[in-house]
Amino acid sequence: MRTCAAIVLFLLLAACRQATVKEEAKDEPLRHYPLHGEVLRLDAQGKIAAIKHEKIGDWMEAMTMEFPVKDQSEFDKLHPGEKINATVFVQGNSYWVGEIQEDTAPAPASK
Ligand SMILES: [Cu+2]
Repeated sequence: MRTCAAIVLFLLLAACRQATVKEEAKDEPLRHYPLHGEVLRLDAQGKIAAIKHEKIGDWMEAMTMEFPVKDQSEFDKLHPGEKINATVFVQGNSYWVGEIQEDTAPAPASK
């Protein structure tokens, strides 16, 4: 009986803490960074794009990773193999991509 009560208390505390973390994330300032990269794969169901991106400001080094795309019309602009210029929005622990434009400029290496 005592064990049971302890478990319930623990779960309540855990739930409470999670709510607090979410609350804090909401108050975090929204930051945005220019993103330049190449679309590798798309997950239409989850609206997630795997993008091989160049260094993103002071936020992230160059790498390949998955970005959520919040807006359906933004997601529809993406095609695997295309280079894009876009904006990464960062708020607390969450991030997403928007303001997507196809990068039609020729690669600098060709000149
Ligand atoms: Cu990254």
